[in-house]
Amino acid sequence: MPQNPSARPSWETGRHPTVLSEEVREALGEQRPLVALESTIISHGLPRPRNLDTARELEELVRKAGAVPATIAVLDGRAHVGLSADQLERVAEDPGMRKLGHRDLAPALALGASGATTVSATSFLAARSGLEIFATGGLGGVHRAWTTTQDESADLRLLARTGITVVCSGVKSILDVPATLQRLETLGVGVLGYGTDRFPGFYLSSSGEPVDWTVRTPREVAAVIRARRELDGPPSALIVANPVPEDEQLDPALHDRALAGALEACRENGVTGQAVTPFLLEHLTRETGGASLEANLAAVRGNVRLAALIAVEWARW
Ligand code: PSU
Ligand code: MN
Repeated sequence: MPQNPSARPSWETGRHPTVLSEEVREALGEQRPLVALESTIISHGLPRPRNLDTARELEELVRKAGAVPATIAVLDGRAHVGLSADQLERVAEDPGMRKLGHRDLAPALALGASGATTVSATSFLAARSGLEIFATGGLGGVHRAWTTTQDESADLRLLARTGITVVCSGVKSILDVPATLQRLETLGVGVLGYGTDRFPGFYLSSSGEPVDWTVRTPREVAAVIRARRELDGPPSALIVANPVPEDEQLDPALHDRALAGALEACRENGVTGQAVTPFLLEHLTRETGGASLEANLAAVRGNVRLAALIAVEWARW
């Protein structure tokens, strides 16, 4: 069993395994705008020390827009919604942080483990805690090697069953984007292009694939959320696909070149499972001389800003 006494499982301590920070609890009680933020991008998606700076910056962006940030992570067997400054630092710096998808939550809580939450685990915990808006970089999806590996991110199936609005720059371009869009359609996940009729390409402003619906203001997004509530259909996510500004995107030719190399390296090194996405992101950062990292950060910042504006608008309805 874990050494840390606070890491004892909930049936021994009698404490609930999900902890809302005081700030988050108050904001929920007063129906103030909240934005959920994931932690895998911090612990596994960005290099140190930029990751901690980014984690702090993202929370600050939410506050500046008038909403409350709720970064989500599992620490010593408890799922935290809203982190203190020390906890945020731990997520960014503790090399022992695991990567937790939705299916990993129960064992992590039961065994007193610590880990960062992916889109699937974050969406689940956010929705269960009553949060409605979530911002990230790019969703997981169908990997290009799907026909041999059957690697499809657990993000997709969880989003198909969870009522939450996710602001992102589409899905990571390391994926098979058309196949992922097809899966989202099959799974009944709503997709809105924000200010665009093209699905964004994560590092790139456009993946070249069309989207069926375009919205142009936070108010229009709030109206869609409202209509979904009125329809009262089975729970599913709404994706607000927000492109990285063109002047901050990765050069498309460099992107294609570096990606081909990254995919090849992944195959050659026999990287599989949860390690695939962090491997590809890191390889791209190296191969593009850091340019992919800048595009990634620009995308995430834009998404967090937009999510906060949507949350502020939604809190007025
Ligand atoms: N977006 C980013 N960087 C990331 C991720 C998203 O800009 O690192 C993470 C998210 O947590 C997402 C995960 O859920 O990558 C997908 O991993 P996988 O393909 O193993 O499901
Ligand atoms: Mn995977």
